[in-house]
Amino acid sequence: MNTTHRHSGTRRSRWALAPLAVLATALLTGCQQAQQGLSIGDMSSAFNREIAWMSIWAVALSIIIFLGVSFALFYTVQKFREDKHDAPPAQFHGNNKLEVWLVAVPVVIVIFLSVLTVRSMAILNPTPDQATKIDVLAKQFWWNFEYPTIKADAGGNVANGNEMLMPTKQPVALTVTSGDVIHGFWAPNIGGQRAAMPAVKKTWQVDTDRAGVYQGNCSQLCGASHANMRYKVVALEQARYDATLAAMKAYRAPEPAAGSPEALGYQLFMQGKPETKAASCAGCHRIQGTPAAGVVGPDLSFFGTRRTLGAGMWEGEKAREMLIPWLKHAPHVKPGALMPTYDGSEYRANGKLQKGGVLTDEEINALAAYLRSLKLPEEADYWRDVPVIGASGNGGTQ
Ligand code: HEC
Ligand SMILES: [Cu+2]
Repeated sequence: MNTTHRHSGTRRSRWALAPLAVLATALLTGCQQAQQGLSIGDMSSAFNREIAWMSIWAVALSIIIFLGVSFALFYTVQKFREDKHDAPPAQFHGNNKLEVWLVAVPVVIVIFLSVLTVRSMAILNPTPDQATKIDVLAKQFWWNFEYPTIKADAGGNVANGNEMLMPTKQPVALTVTSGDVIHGFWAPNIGGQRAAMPAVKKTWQVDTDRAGVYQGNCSQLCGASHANMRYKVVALEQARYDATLAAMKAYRAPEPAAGSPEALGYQLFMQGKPETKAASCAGCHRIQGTPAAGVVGPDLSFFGTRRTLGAGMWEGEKAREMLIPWLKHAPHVKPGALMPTYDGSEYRANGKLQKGGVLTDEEINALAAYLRSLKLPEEADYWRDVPVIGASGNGGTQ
């Protein structure tokens, strides 16, 4: 019996190491990927400052309770040691005074903590009428950010996929919802976290004092590419924000010159290629100022200005490099991505095996050229000169 015991002991300790190994691997690979950090302690956000003050009170109270309970424990153990007393100590059952205290003190503590919480909620929850409004749509595995009060000259509301623009130094009212399963909006530098639920719209506010590019992630396990469901929040000073949104409002996708690769890209985007069963991109994507008005995938109106691809899966140079593989077979480079393949390969969408249509390399290149031409004017490039907050090699988070 003893041997079995020892045996299961070693086995258990070996299993106990497994999570550690996983954690170590995660940390090591995390370091290699140079990803932008998240900070729940970013004091540039009034939201976070409010939470921090509340936490200081709550933590101080916990420390007092901890010291009080420890003192009572040590005192009792010391005072009523068995070797000093032969008979059992006096019992306090029926001691009304003591029992009243034991109920009253925790009730006061709980009331104090609830007042703190409710006070913070009251400060953070109202969304003033003049707040900038952004509708956030979460879907497997990407985000769309729509500006419901900004009507584009070319029709529809201004919207951007996977990169959210907001002004600094004022509350921004986000209305979050989901088009399929439950997701979580979480960009901790600018405020709290909210579940994005299908058929439910929740509004709350976020803010930051500091212009910068911030990282956002999906915080609710939602499927194969949950960890690749990322986004950027670009906070701009008010004047620059206004100018950028004005440029977005006035934007019309450029018309490609006849005979150029972009013109071929445009035509394939709008019509697909029925002969080889290549679905039209316009059925799923919107490009402001063109007939493309699809809402099954992210808005691509300003794709040429964006610096991320695959909902923040790749950034910068890597995002540029991955565009061709993405267009050929998105679900092979991003697990579970609900965009068809265009190299004729098989992929699984919502559990069903499918086969994509076929485009030639020249056609894929033409599509890439067209997408890259979808650019805001130079002065409205919202990435230019905006510090990336929490990038590795940039002094860490904050
Ligand atoms: C059946 C709908 C559908 C069709 C058709 C489709 N897409 Fe997509 N596309 C999506 C979805 C969904 C995503 C988001 C995938 C993800 O990130 O998980 C996406 C993402 C993208 C992205 C990446 C956007 C970003 O910022 O991450 C690009 C670029 C793109 N599609 C271009 C195209 C082009 C070009 C075509 C036509 C050749 C096309 N799509 C056809 C659904 C579609
Ligand atoms: Cu998600």
